[in-house]
Amino acid sequence: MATPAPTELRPDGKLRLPPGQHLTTGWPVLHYGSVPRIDLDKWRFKVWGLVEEELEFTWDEFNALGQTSDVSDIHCVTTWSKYDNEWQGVPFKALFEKLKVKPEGRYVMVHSYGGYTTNLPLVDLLRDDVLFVHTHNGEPLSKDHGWPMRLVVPHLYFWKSAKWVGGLQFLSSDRPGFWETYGYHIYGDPWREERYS
Ligand SMILES: Nc1nc2c(c(=O)[nH]1)N[C@H]1C(S)=C(S)[C@@H](COP(=O)(O)O)O[C@H]1N2
Ligand SMILES: [Mo]
Repeated sequence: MATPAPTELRPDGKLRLPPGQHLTTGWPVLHYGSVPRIDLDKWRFKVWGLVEEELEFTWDEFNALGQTSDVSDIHCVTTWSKYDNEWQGVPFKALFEKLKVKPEGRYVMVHSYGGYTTNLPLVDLLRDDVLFVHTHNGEPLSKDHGWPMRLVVPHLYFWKSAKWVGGLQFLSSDRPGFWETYGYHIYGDPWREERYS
């Protein structure tokens, strides 16, 4: 693969490589704490907070919501970016269609097995490239990278892409998640270099 020019533009006119980032071909493993032990039979995806009805999905039920694939770039706040990741999994929108979110539930706290959390505005999850993924470049996710399921939010720094995801909590206001509490930016747009606050 030829080295992409640093001036390459995306279809939306933004630089493909956000400021302060460099490309890597490997895939670093970064997380706080240890990899949670998960049993697929006991795995559940829970939805609570500002919803008309709290929901719980088994592994099979969650995957039956719909399957798609998408290719996107990763931008980690520690300055590495990784292009052309092919992800397969459940689109956020497919889940969202099954939920009855109250009008005031405009923010989301993503919860992971192991206790990690990260916050996002709901509108940021409603993009077509936001997926709950189980497969990367044709291979099942490794435990280190979030098996069995992780979130992928390509337009924000990668700490928003929670590994070992297990649920969503709908909120009326934005609250900091794990890294956001420790000084990471509340939103995390790589093109505005919203790294730390
Ligand atoms: N559950 C969980 N998800 C997480 C983290 C974590 O500590 N726990 N770290 C985040 C951070 S800071 C980064 S950079 C990416 C790293 O994902 P990777 O190890 O697959 O590269 O996962 C994000 N998702
Ligand atoms: Mo990170």
